[in-house]
Amino acid sequence: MIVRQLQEAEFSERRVVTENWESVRLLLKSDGMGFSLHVTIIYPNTITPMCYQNHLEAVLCIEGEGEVEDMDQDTVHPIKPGTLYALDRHDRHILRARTKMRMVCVFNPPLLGKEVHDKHGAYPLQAEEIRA
Ligand code: 9YT
Repeated sequence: MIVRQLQEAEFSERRVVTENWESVRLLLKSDGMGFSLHVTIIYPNTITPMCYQNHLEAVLCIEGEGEVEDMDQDTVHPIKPGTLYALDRHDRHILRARTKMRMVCVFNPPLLGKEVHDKHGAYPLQAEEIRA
C-alpha cells in the first residue's frame, strides 16, 4: 500500500511549478498504478491552451471557478466545484480560470514526474522521472 500526504508532497520534487499552474504529482508511473494522480492549482485570471496528444486526462474541480472551451466541438463549459471534464479524445481545449482553481487530475498513461507543456500544450512520453 502506498500512503502519502499532500502536505508533505508539496515540499518535495513532486511539486512542479509553471507560469499558469502548479501541480503536486502524488502518484506517478514509478508507483505502478497505471495512472498518475495530481492536485493542480490553476492561477487566477490565466488562459491555458492544451492538447494532450499522448495522454487521456480526467479533471475534477474541487475549488474555484472558470471555464473550459472545447475547440473541436466549439463549446464552452462553465467549471465550479463538482464539475468533471474528461479529455477522452485528446481534445484541443482552453482552460480559463476566473479565480484560483484546485483540480484533481488523473492521467493515463501515467506521467513520469517532471513533465511541463510543450509548445502544443501536450506532455511528451519521455520526461525526467521521479521515483522518491
Ligand atoms: C487541468 C490541467 O490539465 N492543468 C494542467 C496541469 C496538469 N493537470 C498536471 O500536470 O497536473
